[in-house]
Amino acid sequence: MNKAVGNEVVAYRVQGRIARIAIDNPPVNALSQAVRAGLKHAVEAAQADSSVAAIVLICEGRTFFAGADIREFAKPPQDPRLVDVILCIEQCTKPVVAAIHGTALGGGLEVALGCHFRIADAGARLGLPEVKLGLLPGAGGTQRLPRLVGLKAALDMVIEGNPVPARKALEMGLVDELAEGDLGAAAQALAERIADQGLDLRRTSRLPAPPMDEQWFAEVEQHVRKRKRGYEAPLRCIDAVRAALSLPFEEGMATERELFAALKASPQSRALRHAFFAEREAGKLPFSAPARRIERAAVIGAGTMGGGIAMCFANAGIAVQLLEKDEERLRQGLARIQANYDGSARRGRLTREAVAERMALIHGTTLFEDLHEADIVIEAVFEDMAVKHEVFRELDRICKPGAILASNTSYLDIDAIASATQRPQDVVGMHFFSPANVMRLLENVRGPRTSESVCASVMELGRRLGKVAVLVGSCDGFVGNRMLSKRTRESYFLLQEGATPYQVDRVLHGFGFPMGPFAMADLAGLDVGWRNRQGRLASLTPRERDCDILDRMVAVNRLGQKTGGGFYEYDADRKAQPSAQAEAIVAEHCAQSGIRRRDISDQEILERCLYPMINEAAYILEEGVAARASDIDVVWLNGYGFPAYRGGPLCYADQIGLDTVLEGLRKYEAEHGSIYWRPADLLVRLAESGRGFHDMAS
Ligand code: 3H9
Repeated sequence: MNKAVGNEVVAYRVQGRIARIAIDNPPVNALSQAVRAGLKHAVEAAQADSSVAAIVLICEGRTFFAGADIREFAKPPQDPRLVDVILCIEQCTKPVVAAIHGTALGGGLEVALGCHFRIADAGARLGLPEVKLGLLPGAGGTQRLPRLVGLKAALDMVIEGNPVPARKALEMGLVDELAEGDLGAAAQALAERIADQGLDLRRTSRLPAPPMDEQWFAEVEQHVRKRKRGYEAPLRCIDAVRAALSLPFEEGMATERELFAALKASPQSRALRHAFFAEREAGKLPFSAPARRIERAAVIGAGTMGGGIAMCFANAGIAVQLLEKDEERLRQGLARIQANYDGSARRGRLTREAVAERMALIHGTTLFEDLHEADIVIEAVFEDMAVKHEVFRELDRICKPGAILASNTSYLDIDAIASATQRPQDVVGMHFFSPANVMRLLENVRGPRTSESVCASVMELGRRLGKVAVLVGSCDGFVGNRMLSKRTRESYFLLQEGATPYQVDRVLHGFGFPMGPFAMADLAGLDVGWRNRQGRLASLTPRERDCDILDRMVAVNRLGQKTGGGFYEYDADRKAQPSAQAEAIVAEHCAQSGIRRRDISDQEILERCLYPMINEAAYILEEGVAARASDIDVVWLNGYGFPAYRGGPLCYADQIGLDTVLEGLRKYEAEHGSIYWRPADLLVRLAESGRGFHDMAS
């Protein structure tokens, strides 16, 4: 080891004629300033050493470089720039071999593209995921990749951001060889061979760019505008790749740099970077407790929700029992699961063998006694406390000591459910979102008596199931539905005051939600919201009670998509049209309620739907129901379709300024009363001290 070359994260050693540059910057070898400086210095040393004939660039630990160090983006840039490090590698007159394992991502792949040869471990994956952070590859990726793998493959990797497995990378020409056995040894052997044979150095930047194909670009752009509505980065990715084809390399690099700098400073990229770290923070608990072993699971209720939860277990390779009241319901539930998997097989997402393996992990039963060996039981039965009590009393009787007893309730009090058992410490909420096998969010709900080890277990289980799990406290509706209820209230009040369902939906869709509240209600079924409302009539305010538009819709069997009409009319393909009947129902209600209807601006609709949610989130934080502002963002991003490029409701609030939000709350408080609009003390404090939700820890 040459101590004079390298630094604390870059080791430099010459073995025979080969210089080995090894980076060790845990956890993911991000290209921090120290890595960049050490790497450049090491390449320069190898260039200057006449005994060195070739260079191997390799990373220690679990992965090749996972990209630029995203945490540095918030700080002023520090030399050497990554582009210059890569140029130094590419211009080296001795062959440089990148030895890739784990994930070569973003700037990491760009480093590999600057090397003259690439060898990869068979399990490696290579990609340019910058677009997912609202960026584009900013160290030559958009200029070198098309020259190496062609326009279509490159554009796809840059716009979608999905990594390709090593074998595909080999087929595409992105890597030259797959390593057999030990990667370091294979890379060393390749470097020796290249040195022996005096192979030409292949500088990617010197390869000819593929020919321009304007028609292809136009098609892709049109497609991207539709599929990634509202996102800026994919369009700028197209611009950068277009520059690779239409400009000389150096000018293309300058275009890429400019586009990258603009995106890095954009609110969208800041929001998406926030979302990236927020998701990782959510998994960190404020205590350390051992997670219990979970090898056998059980789900109670084989309806849509229970079936979806059972599929989550089977997808993760965990055996699961599915319990139903009687054989017929069980048969229907299992058939629904089978049909769901068959659909995935038809679309090519699963092989027939995988379907059979997963179905073999799901065992139906109608006997509670069969659950006595389960490590965890999740009930997904009717949302009614009496029914829940009945189920949990049975579970308490049957389940082995230490089994976790979970409820999939979406709003009921976890402690009240736990009180049906002699083991409240083992009872927890696990709120899956529908369809449970698709939606990423898992809201784990800790009751006041739930033990830390049960919390740690359900968080760990969430990871195994491929979910983004967030631990929250117990209250009516927990984090997500509690905030949603405020938006729902205001959206109905807006109808009373003169807005149409279509205007409200258009505004929220325009903000970036996949659908507005009324289209959403039609999809879920208006009877679902109505039942919930009936259960709460006693706790509603007089205005909420009088605002009975939903009751009127249900009374005439307008239940949404399933009956062909709700707030919209639906044709056989479920295409929605405004509904004259729904408008008449709203108008009739308004005439009777005596509320004067007026024109309502889109801005008012947006504020009245979003500000009460933000305010409710502040109450949630004050009460400690959520531990971090970023956890609330994670819930809304992954469970409620909040546009990712806005970073979640609290990131959005911080971006527009809490003083703006507070001003809006006070204005609507004066118009509609404190009962709905009193600003939370926390929000007032933060706004008045010029801080945001995400400054709270500081
Ligand atoms: C880029 O490269 C721009 C260039 O084109 C141009 C520059 C000029 N930086 O996800 P995990 C942390 S943009 C800093 O839990 P896994 C992460 O926060 C970048 N930190 O592990 C976490 O920290 P903590 C393009 C990073 O095994 C820890 O590492 N690259 C970075 O499930 C473990 O992460 C990407 O977008 C980073 N780049 O997954 C790749 N990456 O322990 C982003 C991770 O304190 N990263 N951390 O919570 C990933 O996709 C995943 O982290 C990876 C590992 C697949 C690598």
